[in-house]
Amino acid sequence: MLKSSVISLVLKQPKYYRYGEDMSTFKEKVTRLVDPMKNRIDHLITNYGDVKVSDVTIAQIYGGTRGVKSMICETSMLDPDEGIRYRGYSLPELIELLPKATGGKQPLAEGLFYLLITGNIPKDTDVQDVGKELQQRNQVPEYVFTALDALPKDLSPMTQLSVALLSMQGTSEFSSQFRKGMPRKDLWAPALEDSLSILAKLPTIAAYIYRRSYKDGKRIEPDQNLDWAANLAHMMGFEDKEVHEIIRLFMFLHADHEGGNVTAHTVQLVGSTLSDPFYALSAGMNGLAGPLHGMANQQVLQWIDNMRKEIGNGNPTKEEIEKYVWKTLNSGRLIPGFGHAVLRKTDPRYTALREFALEHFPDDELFKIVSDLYEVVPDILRIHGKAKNPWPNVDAHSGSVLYHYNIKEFDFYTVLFGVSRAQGVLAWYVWARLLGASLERPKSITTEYLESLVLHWDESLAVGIFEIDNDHKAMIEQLQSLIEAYHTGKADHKILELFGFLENYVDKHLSLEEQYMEKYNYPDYDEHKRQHKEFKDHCCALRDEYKDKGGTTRLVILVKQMLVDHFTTHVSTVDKKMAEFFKSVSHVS
Ligand code: HAX
Repeated sequence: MLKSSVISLVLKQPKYYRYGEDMSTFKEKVTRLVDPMKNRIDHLITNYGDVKVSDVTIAQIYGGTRGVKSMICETSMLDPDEGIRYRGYSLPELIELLPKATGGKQPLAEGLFYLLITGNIPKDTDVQDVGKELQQRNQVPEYVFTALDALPKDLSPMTQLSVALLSMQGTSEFSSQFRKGMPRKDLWAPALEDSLSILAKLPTIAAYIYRRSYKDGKRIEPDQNLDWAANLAHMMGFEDKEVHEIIRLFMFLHADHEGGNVTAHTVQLVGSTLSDPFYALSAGMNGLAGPLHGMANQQVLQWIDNMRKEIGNGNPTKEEIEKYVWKTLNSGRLIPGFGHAVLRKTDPRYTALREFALEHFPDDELFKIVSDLYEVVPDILRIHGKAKNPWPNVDAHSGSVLYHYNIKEFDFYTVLFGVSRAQGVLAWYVWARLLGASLERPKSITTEYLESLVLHWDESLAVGIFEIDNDHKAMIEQLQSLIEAYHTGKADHKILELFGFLENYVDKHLSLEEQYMEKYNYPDYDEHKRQHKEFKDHCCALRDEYKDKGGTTRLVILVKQMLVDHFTTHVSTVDKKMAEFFKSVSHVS
């Protein structure tokens, strides 16, 4: 008995215990990360679940929830000044730390994916493990090519990419396991399987889209000796080692940009319904196709192209560039490649591409224009005064680097961006399933709701008022209860109550004040009385209008406005003055 249990214990030991080193596969490594992470999150929710992280203002609600901290993404985080950090490492740090291809200087995607998933810097063996996982899955089903061939060649390459991804949805291990009843907590494993499968196939698919849209349409088979990124360049038809390097760099720089950008958020949102990675990534790619997002890199080159044509000079001077930038802004258009929703400095991805260009093609004509724009645009945007960030983002540079290496088909640039971004968003898709991420369901509201919400009293105003007169406090309470009643659809009865209260208040308040006026001979009594009368008349007029026409929302807003006017002009100044006067004379007497 004892013997057999010892044997089974020994057999159950993970390999790395027996050999004194970590011999586990990629998936086993991921498995070991799950419990510690879940424990950290459970601890946070159990002990600090009520801690407030972010408030949201009305401006933020209308402004795309900018800056509202309301989602989790562990794979990367964006610092407004420093730029993106993948798993806590800055891009320059990772360019140093991540394994490279023999003779290359740029990080290998296989190592980056390992880092994004595990949070650890990979060893060469880890890179090989991921490489093997990808190679095993890189066969693209024939029907994907057939589906692509059924599409017009001039259809946007992003649409083709999205279609190709969806066409493979039927192969999803995630969906298959879900249908077979796999418990939710285990679904991360088929999610990882699908993610590896998609990543493995993406270079072949993207390269085919490139070749059928712009070249002879012939497929180039993957070279099993090349890494993931270099293979993409190879299958597009580029054998130059420098092109392999720039594609490696491009794939490294665009891999992730925390969770709130449109692509990442879309993948997370769709994934939260337990749609599989094929559905989720295809949806994310549709968002990436937008001009304010991934399409910006191609727009930069289009814009530069138009500038060169309009100026009639392939090498415009800085003065000519300045004029064109102003012309663009004055015609109400954006300067593509500049500005960012979060970043407030030059994007480190831009800097990395610039360094590559300085090393490999410092005299390139287009690079010179891109450099001149870097010198000219930030100052102009500052003077223009709208953009919160005048500095260039990655898109200001990426197109020009591809262009230098004869990848001149602007519409394809976003596909390259998408292939790269798949690494980050799929890594997070897997983690979201690992952590049992909830279905996303924020609450939406209407403008009318917000209008009625702001009827809640301004507390600082109320504090001043309470000091003067308890009647004011009662008035505020009435108003609050009116607003609450309005939200529950019972305002009709309350609004009449409020009008009645306000009229009584004015009469009672005035008669009280009158006694003091007479006693202390208050100098501005007439003006004070006039304001009270005006307030009461306004109140009666609103009440009559309400009785005639109804219309609760508008009325609630008008009543609120009337009270704000009264308190700011009358209570906060006239009543305060009066209170001070009474205090001083009563002290004297
Ligand atoms: N040129 C002119 N005006 C600009 C501008 C630019 N490059 N960047 C911002 N502005 C304007 C905005 O249009 C906005 O004007 P309105 O108030 O009239 O709407 C104002 O400045 C404030 O905008 P912001 O808060 O600074 O920027 P947003 O967060 O609203 O938008 C964008 C960020 C990146 C979309 C914006 O800077 C932009 O459109 N830039 C040009 C397009 C671009 O480079 N996009 C790629 C961004 C990186 C990315 O996501 N890649 O995928």
